[in-house]
Amino acid sequence: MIWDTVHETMPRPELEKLQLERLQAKVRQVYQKVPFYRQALQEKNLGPESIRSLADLARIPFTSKQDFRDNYPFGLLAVPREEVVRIHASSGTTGKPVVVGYTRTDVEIWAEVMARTLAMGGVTHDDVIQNCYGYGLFTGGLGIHYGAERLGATVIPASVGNTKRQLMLMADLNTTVLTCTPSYSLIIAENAAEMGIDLRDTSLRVGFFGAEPWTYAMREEIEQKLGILALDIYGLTEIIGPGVAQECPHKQGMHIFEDHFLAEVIDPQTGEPLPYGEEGELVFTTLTKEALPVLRFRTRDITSLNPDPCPCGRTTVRMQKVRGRTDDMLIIRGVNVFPSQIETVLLQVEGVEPQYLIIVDRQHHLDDLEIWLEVSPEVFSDEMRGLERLEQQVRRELESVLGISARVKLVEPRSIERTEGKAKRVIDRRLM
Ligand code: DLL
Repeated sequence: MIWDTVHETMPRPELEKLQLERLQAKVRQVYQKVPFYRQALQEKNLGPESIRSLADLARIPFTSKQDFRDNYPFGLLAVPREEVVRIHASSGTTGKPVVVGYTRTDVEIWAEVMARTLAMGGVTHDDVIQNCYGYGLFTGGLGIHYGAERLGATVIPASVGNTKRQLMLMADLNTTVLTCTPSYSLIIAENAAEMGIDLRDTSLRVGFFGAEPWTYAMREEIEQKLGILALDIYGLTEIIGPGVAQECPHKQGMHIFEDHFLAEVIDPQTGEPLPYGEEGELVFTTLTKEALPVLRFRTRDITSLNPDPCPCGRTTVRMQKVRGRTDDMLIIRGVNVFPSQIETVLLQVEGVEPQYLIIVDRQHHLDDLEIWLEVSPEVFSDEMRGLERLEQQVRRELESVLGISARVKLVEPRSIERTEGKAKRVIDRRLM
């Protein structure tokens, strides 16, 4: 179902006209209200009148996560603090978090784009949504929640954790829609198996999984274990939270809500915009946000854009699955390796569970790659020879895809620590 047919199926020339008008208004606003942007634009000899076409966007300087930190907490606000009705923040591993603010209108727009998001997966007011994204400063919980209410669905604000209780609620309240990180969906599946529940026999039919990278191989695991359609949901705190882009059931990339968020892909080295289809770093400009408009935010997420019409009828540009981040690419013995490549290889091997850990270390001045991998209980109880064969097979396949060798350690079922929020699968000891 298409929630907002006007904006989601707008002919592209019309959409681009709307984007330009909105962009011009936003540049004018930040030039007047946000000293950080005024200075950045002035340094490039740009003013609000410099933006005459969408191509002029490329002249505007980028904004980075560091700029948010430097202006912590409220320096980038374009409205007085009294007009802010909500604060969220993204968890940083070090230092201060990124703090963002929303006006009443921003919260409304967020609910709208989230209603579009859920409707894209076929969710209606008949559905019961179990929302297991964390509630709190993280945007996942409340973002999904407001969209679900806007849609008129029944929302269970379950938040993350207490998995046995989640399963009880799921059964008793006939949950049809699950929203959580892909890694948490697997924890739910694992607990269900332990409790003798076959999720394929429940009312669950669709899930919206995101907030962390996951591969198509992981999708297959989830779809098979939960017996549902698993769709990719993308967003980030600096731009609004979830509700930036969503995959439709055709599974050909995520539709970006372009009337609110203008997307570009740039070469991460040179900063030059790249044509459609080429892979690079995703950059967003918000077109309607009031409290915290953002010009050309560098997401560090690597993807490409596809403007072709989608069989679902939407005309919005689609972003491909995020392949990695400019900052999660590992360079091992000079070779670029993305954790997503490793995941794809691992999950294609029979007898392997979707739980692994990538450990990079330096030994005698040489980079060392070790992968811990959980095997299924059946395989684990197998004789030694079977395990050795499996280990060799994984090693060979990794080497042929990555072009470098890796040590593989098969570990007992359930021995790798589970995280309920965003999964942490890489330990780079070279950085410690
Ligand atoms: O993770 C917002 C969100 C909540 C998205 C719920 C989807 C569902 P942050 O905590 O600011 O916001 O993290 C944003 O997470 O730049 C990506 O690197 C990553 N990310 C988010 N969605 C996906 C996805 C929320 N579907 C950062 N696939 C982004 C891959 C994703 N990575």
